[in-house]
Amino acid sequence: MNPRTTRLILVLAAFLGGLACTLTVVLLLARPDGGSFATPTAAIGGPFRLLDQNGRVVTEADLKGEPFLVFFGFTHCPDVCPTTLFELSQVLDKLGPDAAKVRVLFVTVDPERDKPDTLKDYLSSFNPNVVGLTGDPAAIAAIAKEYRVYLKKVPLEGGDYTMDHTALVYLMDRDGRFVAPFSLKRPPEQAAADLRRYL
Ligand SMILES: [Cu+2]
Repeated sequence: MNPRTTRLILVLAAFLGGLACTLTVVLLLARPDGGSFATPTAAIGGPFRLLDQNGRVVTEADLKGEPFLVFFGFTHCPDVCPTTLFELSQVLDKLGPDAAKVRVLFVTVDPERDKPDTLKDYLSSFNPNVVGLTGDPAAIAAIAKEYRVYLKKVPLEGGDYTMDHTALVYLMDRDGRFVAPFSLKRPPEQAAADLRRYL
């Protein structure tokens, strides 16, 4: 096989792989009654009571009147979380002063290690409008359930562990209702323009 053909096959494989992921996400979000994941009334999201990186209590009531993005992850995550937070930061940068009107919530799936201080350290590398949220394991399990987030502790050699988790960014409207998964697979300007429509 010549290198050109090999490259073509690799590109095609990557594309199909991406497509498979998208389909899985869509299927996961499809409602049992056949409604679409884009239906604003889809039961994703709900009340919560957690602590931000400054140790302040944050509840869903604090988010009323502003659209917000929710992403679940953990500070020990090797790639997906930092990449996603970096891309979300780029979108917030593109929003300019409007970034203050959009909340990006980074909810930990690893409350055992991610205490407010840990989140604060970690988030100092990203846009300051990213809010880290943690809480006791029961509170985290409850919000994960509301957002239909899959999370699982996976032991590593040497007694350490990592977390498997859903890596979807949820776009929620001003009333706290789920709109759609928020795509970062586009230029940040474009994602920012999309977000601006919900302000
Ligand atoms: Cu992660």
